[in-house]
Amino acid sequence: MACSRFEYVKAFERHDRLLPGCWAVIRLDGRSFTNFSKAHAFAKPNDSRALRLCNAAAEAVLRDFDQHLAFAYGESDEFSFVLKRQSALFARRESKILSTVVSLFSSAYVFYWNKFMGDVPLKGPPSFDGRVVLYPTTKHLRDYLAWRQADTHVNNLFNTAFWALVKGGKSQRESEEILKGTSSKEKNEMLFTEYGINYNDEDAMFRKGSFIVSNLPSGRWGGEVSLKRTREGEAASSECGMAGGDGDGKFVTLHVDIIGDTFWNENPDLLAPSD
Ligand code: DGT
Ligand code: MG
Ligand code: MG
Ligand code: MG
Ligand code: MG
Repeated sequence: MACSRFEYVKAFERHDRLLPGCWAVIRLDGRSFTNFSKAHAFAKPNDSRALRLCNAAAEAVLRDFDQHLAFAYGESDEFSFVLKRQSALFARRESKILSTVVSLFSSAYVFYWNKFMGDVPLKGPPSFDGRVVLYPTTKHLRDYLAWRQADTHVNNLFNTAFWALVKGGKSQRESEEILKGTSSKEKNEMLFTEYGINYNDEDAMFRKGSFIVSNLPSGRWGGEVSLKRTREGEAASSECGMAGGDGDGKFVTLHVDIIGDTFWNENPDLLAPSD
């Protein structure tokens, strides 16, 4: 029986259940981070403190929804969280999942700000947009992740070349002109011959982005990762490092190739059908 004559308004609510059995990617992205990064003097082209702050915020989300999220991948001001195919989180209600993940990431970003940004004052409340995209097959999900990592590579190679030119005395306009239409190979050669920069020696976090996954229950990365563990306050320059939120060792952050098959073949349970 209705509690009140007003209760009929509930019928106006929209059902937005995510299709069962599909992978769902929740991607969030910083709003106007072009301005936000300038306002807080982020290092160019990559600020490892800011990237590690994003990783810590993502780790907070993973910790809260540990049983439901398979892993997360982040770069620049964005993070993608992969909801397990069989997850029944919030009865798969899209708006509830999306709004909770985005708000938790935003509040964790602020919560951990000082831990990573030291005495840089936070000048205003950052915000993040979010969307959910369904992928019916694992191939679609793999291609989605490859798309984001390819984006990381293209942007980072361009930005590394661009800021090398600017730091070498060229104006920003000249640098853009020089790089217009150049291939990856040409940018790599220019960096090496003119600036002595071997692009492959650049921080793996900048080149590959950050892949964060629970180290439990299989503990498959336990041994190697604990050896390479990034200490508090250090730049995460190793291939593997702790994301560093609460640093409880439950999660590992990897800066590895996720476009090719090797990583997935070595870790088949990440995309296991039962997940
Ligand atoms: P949006 O997402 O449409 O609200 O606009 P933006 O401005 O956030 O643009 P987006 O998301 O396409 O690009 C990310 C911006 O954030 C881009 O201008 C570079 C900046 N950014 C992200 N990470 C870093 C960093 O580590 N250092 C610096 N200097 N800038 C960064
Ligand atoms: Mg955007
Ligand atoms: Mg953005
Ligand atoms: Mg972005
Ligand atoms: Mg409530």
